[in-house]
Amino acid sequence: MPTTTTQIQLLQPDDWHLHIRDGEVMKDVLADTARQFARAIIMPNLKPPVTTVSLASAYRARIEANLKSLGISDFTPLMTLYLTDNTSADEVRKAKAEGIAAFKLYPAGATTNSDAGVSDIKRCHSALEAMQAVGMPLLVHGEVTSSEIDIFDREAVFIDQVLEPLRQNFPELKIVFEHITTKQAAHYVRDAQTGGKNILAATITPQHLLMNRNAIFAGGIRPHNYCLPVLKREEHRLALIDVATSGNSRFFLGTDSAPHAKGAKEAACGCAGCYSAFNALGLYAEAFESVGKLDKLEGFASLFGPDFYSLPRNTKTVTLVKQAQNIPAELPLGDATIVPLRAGETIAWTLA
Ligand code: OTD
Ligand code: ZN
Ligand code: ZN
Repeated sequence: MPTTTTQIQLLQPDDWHLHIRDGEVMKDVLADTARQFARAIIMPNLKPPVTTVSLASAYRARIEANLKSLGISDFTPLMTLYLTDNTSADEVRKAKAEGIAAFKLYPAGATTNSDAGVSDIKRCHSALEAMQAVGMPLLVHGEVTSSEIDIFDREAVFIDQVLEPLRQNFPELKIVFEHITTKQAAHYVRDAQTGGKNILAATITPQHLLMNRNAIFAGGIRPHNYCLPVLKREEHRLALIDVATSGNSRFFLGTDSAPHAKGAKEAACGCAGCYSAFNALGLYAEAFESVGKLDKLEGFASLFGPDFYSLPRNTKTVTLVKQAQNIPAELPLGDATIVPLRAGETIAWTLA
């Protein structure tokens, strides 16, 4: 009889792309992430955005205060700065000295709270030069924002118009193509020549591994499956599954868990973002199991991220068990509620 895996042990994973917001709601979402992950790259798209080292230090202090009030002592936030047209080379060098993990490039208007983003990457030349010089990674939201480009094509067009020229101009710059959603992005990152250097990578979310764009319209509009970049066709999902489960160290875990209160999602103009933090690891395990590649989960979730960021791998282990978990219909979020990904359904894998 064929044996089925019922339990897997991994070095503790990290989340290399996470939104935890600020204020009252932060501790609710932080607790979900800290249950599973040792570290997370904290996205800087607050209102106003985290554009300077001093704003990031203040944000880090608020995160640490929340961790303390939750009684969590084994979780490390990795801070990022929001790149703007005005980011100076000095701020980059200061960020490096202060232990900021990365800068984030949001093309202006690309996603939630990105209005202060970069209007034209040419304006960032001196900041990018400094990043390249000090080894500061640039994390990119890889979509063009021009309204004449179809929303389903914005990632592929970004590769040609922005990413490839950027890599030509800054061949030593460390770049993470965040939350990739297309076969063009998957193949671009897989096939790019980097002279053997570990300087190009991509993160992949659980929703883009598990769903295609039909999930936004299944029997009616499904606002909780709407995120940016938007879900794509099945052929793209399959390309993402293929690279994520291939053991290629350029691809690693980044949930892009992006909490919005239920009322802000279920609205005439609903916010973009999926809340996957509640059982993110279970979701990834399901995606890897679907193609018989659970043995490749540890590299993706726990090894390739720290290697890219030149950080030590975690030493503790976690165990996932194959035991159906009911996902609640709603979870508390400050004085409101949030609808997690897969609300009201079950997920096969759970953290022991
Ligand atoms: N995408 N929502 C958000 C961010 C991400 O592009 C992203 O990183 C958010 O709400 O902050 C989303 O759909
Ligand atoms: Zn993004
Ligand atoms: Zn994000």
